[in-house]
Amino acid sequence: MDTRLTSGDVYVTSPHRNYVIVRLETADGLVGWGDATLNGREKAVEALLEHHVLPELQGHDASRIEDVWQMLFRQTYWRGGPVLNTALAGVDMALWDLKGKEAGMPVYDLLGGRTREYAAVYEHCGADTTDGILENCRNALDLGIEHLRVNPTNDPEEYLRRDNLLGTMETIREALGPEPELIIDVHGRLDPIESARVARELEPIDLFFLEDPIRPENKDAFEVVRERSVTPLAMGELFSNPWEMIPLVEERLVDYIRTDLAHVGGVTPARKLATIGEHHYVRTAFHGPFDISPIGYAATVHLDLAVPNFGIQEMPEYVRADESYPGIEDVFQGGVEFVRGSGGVDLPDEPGLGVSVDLDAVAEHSYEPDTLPRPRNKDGSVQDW
Ligand code: CS2
Ligand code: MG
Repeated sequence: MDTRLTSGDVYVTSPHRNYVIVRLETADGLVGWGDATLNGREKAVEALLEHHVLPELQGHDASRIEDVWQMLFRQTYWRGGPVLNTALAGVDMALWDLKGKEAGMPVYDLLGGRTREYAAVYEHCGADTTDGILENCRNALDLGIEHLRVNPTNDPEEYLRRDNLLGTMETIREALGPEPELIIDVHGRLDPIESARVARELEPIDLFFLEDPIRPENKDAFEVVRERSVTPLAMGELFSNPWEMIPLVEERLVDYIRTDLAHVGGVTPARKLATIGEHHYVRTAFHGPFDISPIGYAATVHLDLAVPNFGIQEMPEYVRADESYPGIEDVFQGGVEFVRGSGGVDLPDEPGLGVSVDLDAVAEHSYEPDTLPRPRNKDGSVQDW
């Protein structure tokens, strides 16, 4: 087989929101797809791929995934960071897709084979009112989903009002009973000591985990939360370099690795992180938001199905059984499926990542400029989204 890379292309498409996708082709005509979506900064990744990464890959052997990863990470000299590593992730996923197609195997088989029949998911059940949250939770429970993310607020001040957060969580726990697993995403909106207080106060609620309890810049600050509470912690969706996760795992400051495959550099580094986690009793909870494309989500679930220390998988809205996104279905075919009744997702037995792309539909849904929300505090200063 001639596995030299003969063409590489990048597309930004907006079938409902923007996705950056990478297409690699080999001399013998195999096509691999990867996800290089960086929400709100899509054009920066597109330019990097178009002007630098994809031309430099021409002629390289697509079967040498690790070699290409090392080359793009280390020989760029400027390493890591969301733009560089998201572009690298797009290439890495496309190479795993190609490898699977070459071997006639799903990527989870290349990664050692299944360790489970499906990957359990958590569902987004946040709403503006407690009744709204409970309604969303009951809908998810009816679908068999046992892990519910119940963000009662996005406002840091409300997090810290005892009656608001603890009161709401007590109502939710009482209404749903002891069984459902509950998650809250703090989204880095609190300072370490504030998060420590929240984590400690919520201990009677028995959370599955508290997600992103602090901002990602200063890892030492994690100790402030960890030392004060036994509420399990998950962190990593903002990391854009696999090494950022290591101290948190090695020092057991978190319980779940929450890196995003599309931002940390693809399947290759995420798989290594999972293995490091395994040896430190830390499980996976890879990021799976709406702003990861069906290609990136498929790559994530392939890894979920293979790793022994899988914890939980976030599920983007477009996989949900009760919603449909026609634009996304026009552009992407195949990929992750919700398994009714199981509370989890699975992948069909297709070679590679198992997602194909309709290029006519890509052209019909062109890029739409967009940014993330930009909230301000009462006094006008910048607040974290
Ligand atoms: C969130 C994300 O899914 C999550 O856990 O934290 O929705 C996050 O806000 C987005 O990925 C930002 O692009
Ligand atoms: Mg999050």
